[in-house]
Amino acid sequence: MNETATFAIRGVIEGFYGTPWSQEERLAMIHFLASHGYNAYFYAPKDDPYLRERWQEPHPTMQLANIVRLAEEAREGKLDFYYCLSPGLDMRYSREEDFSILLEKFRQMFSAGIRHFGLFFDDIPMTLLHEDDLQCYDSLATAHADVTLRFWRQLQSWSDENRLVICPTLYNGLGNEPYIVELGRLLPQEIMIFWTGRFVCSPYLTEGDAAKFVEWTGHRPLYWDNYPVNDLAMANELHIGPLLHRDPALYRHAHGYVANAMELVESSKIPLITTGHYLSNPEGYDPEKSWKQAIREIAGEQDAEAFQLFADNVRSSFLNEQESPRLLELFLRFRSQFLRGDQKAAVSAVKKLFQEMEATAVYLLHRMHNKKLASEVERWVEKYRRWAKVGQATALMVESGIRGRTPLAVFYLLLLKYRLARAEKMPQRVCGSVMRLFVDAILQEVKVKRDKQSK
Ligand code: 14T
Repeated sequence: MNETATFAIRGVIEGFYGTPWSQEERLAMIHFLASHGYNAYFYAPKDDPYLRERWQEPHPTMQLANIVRLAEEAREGKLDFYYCLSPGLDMRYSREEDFSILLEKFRQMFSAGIRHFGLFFDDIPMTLLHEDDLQCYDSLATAHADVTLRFWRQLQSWSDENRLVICPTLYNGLGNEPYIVELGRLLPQEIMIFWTGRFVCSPYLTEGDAAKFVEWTGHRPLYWDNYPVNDLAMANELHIGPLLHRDPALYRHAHGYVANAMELVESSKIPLITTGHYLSNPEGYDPEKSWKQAIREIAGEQDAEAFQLFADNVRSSFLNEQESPRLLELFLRFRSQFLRGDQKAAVSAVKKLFQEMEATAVYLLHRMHNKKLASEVERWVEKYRRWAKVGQATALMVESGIRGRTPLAVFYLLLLKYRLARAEKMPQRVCGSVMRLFVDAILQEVKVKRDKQSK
């Protein structure tokens, strides 16, 4: 049988802002990737000072040894190791002196056996910064193309095995923006170009957009997908949901696909397993099925069920608007049952629901087998526990309200407000707005009822 047609490059990039992974975490990740359908790892942590702020300085000896070790480990696992340098913050593109420093830094990696390189111009101003460069170049794109081409010629003279990818300054959009069109036209097709799709974090990656990019730039994009990364403005979201909305035909127009991972290295493995499934068989990818399997593998057989219940409430991200689908359905059922008149049954069902929710949270907080995963997700699970306590107080308030025991109902209303404040004090995004919706709908009815009584 033929192998399934798919992306040539299937990678993960350590490309987040935040504390870079440790050497042990990287080694474990490299092994993980090798056994989950990937064939590339990109070393590009935003907060390794020697890659960006202090790109001119050589790596300290220990760090260099670590990088070389990673590259060797990658090679054994049949993974391409990309060393990525970002000189854009202050490089004078036209200066021979700056270029030599850049070359020396890369040459050291080449001497150590590395054959895959990244030259990054991301997250810098869209304008030329130095007087000499303004004299020399018509545009930022010509400057970037010039440095890239000079470097590419060197790489080719060192070895024809060498591969190069660049990250442009404008790495998202439609592909028809002047900077990227110019850059694409100036560079030969062997030099790959990173692209995040229409947005920095793109909800959809479509075949149509990819085809347009090829048409306008003359290059097949190497997708840099900002999922599951959760840095900067997304730091309160836990991105452990499955990969979604990546066109099954994307590979036909792309060099490859690279996922930017979270600083939370163990948690990242859950979505990365689903991404691995997509990459191995884009046409046959089934997100929900893949996700269940991923949770079983990372959380472990014994904890999978509890973890799955929790994980259903941290689904939302730029990929997915729908949060807590199971909880939402149960609330809607509660409302309809309550209004149809079987109030006791309705209340006892939600009471049970919130007791189970608390039990799940407490189990995950204290009994999880994967300790690394447990400590990474702890704050989100604690938030989940607090929402369970809010739910319990709400149910008790409604229950004492039906029985007409008003002082007790008032007590539970106060308890509810206290617990709500405690839950909302935590910034972690859990249950989206579903819990708030439930509580607000009930408080609204309590208010209407009270207003009617006082008339
Ligand atoms: F280089 C890129 F392709 C890219 O996506 N760069 C960063 C990436 O490393 C980061 O993890 C990601 C998610 O936050 O977004 C990009 O960083 C940004 C994007 C912005 F729009 C940093 C600041 C921004 F304003």
